[in-house]
Amino acid sequence: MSMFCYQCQEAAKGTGCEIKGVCGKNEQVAKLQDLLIYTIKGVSEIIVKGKLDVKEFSEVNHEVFNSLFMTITNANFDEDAFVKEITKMIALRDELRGKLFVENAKSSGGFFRRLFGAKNEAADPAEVYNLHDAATFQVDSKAAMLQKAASVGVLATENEDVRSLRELITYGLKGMAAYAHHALNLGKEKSEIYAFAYEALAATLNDSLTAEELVALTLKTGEFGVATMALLDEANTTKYGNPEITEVNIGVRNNPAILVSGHDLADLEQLLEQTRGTGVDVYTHSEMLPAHYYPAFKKYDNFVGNYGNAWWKQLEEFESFNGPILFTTNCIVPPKSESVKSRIFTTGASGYPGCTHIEADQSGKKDFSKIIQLAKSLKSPTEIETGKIVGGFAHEQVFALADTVVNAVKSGAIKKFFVMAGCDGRMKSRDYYTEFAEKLPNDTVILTAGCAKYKYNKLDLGNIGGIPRVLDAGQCNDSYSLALIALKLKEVFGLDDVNDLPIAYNIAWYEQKAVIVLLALLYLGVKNIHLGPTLPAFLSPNVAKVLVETFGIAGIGTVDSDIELFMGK
Ligand code: SF4
Ligand code: SF3
Repeated sequence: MSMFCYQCQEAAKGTGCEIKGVCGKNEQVAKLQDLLIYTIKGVSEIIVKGKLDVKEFSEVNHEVFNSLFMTITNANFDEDAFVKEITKMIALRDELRGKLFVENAKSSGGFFRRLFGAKNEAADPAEVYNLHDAATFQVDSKAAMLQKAASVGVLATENEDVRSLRELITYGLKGMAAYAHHALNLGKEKSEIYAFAYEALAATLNDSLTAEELVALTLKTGEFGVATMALLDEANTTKYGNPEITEVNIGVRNNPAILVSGHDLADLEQLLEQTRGTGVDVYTHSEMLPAHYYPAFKKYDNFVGNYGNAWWKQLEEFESFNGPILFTTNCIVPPKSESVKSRIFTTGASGYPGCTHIEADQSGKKDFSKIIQLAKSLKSPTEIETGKIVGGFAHEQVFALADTVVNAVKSGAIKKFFVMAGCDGRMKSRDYYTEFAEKLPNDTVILTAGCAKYKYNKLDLGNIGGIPRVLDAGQCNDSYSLALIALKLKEVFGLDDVNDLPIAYNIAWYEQKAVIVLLALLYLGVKNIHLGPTLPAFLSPNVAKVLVETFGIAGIGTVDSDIELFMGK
């Protein structure tokens, strides 16, 4: 076994990728990711054991979250980017260790004297605090990093239940970090979120914690997941307004164009500003589609529509798009042709070897002129479909329709809502979700968010008294909107328990953002969530048992049997 990774739904053989990632991640990148995570666990331990105030360490906070984000499935395939990030994190970690010594000497000089006597001044904080190897190890080259990585990966934790819980927490934190990173790009952050992430990461190094304590920490991860999604929601809506019902064009115009993928709205805004009046159009791909729902982006005449589908269709869709593509985050599929590769640009936590990466300057500004220049020299997109799709049903828009929705439920016109948020993916088994949407009775409404929607957002499922049968709230983080809508309905119907609502949860997952969405829903008390197309490989039988017994989590069966089960409930 040259690597081991089981963090996403495509883990090889349903157990883990051992030679090369199904996602395209190679052994080196996998190992460097392991070492980066290990390093930031060490950073976390120093902060936690030293009781350092996270408010004083902005750079560390931002860089730790960037590191977590870089290791999300399909975000970054660039070995050099990981070597650079590990080097940076080790330097920041060692600075913190120095700080820890000074802080402690200041506050508990007496303790130092008693403990080390004359050696007081030279005392090594690693010994004083009994720091883990993650907080002290050194490497001086890429080769040394790869060698070190071999002993610090996922399988270094021998007990499979402890490993399962540690990874569940870590993957939740990765998703949380991604959302926090987008909020930060819009100027919003919360020190409590960083402090929790350090507490949780440090806990994954602590061999004395019991399984029960780790389960409690998992739920607490969900609590902070809710806080982070709320923060991002606030950041997005304060800056760009509340999403509103919007028809999005899926055809093309005859102008040169740039395709934007990923989740970062701040990057999109900068691109729209810079392409304004240049004759270059901008289209969204995959998770960037919901940007069209925000009022602030409607003023750009060159913001034309959405091109294509979910991330996994990109190989063919990027070919026919003809113009440059900007990745602001995951999900990247390794390009097969040089022609597509030469048109891919990355920014933020994303990266791909051989593709141009655009960095922000000190003030956060990104210069996209290279992409715009390239677009002007290339053909306009080839049309692959025509028509419109409708979305924009985030919390405020749905609250505005509350009377209509509540009346439809009271009159029996709507029997049940199905939350079908999450991710799409390339596995054939995911056709289940298209068939499920098609076969749902006509008196049901699908509430969706994330790229999972592409499995049914172009079907003609009709509407119920003017309410479309597929209500798209937005990106995966906008699952927060779906939770707010559920809580609002609970209030309107005067119920004590959110599980008494006529809402079923049939969620599709792929990567770690879906993990934080799931943990957030569990924290909010949602029970009986069905998760597919397969349960995570990182859940050991015992941990899966706890989730089944405590929260009623289940997998999926056949479309017909599941619809019967859900409708019968
Ligand atoms: Fe395999 Fe998924 Fe890990 Fe990629 S991210 S190596 S596909 S488990
Ligand atoms: Fe999709 Fe990658 Fe998860 Fe944001 S873009 S939901 S898979």
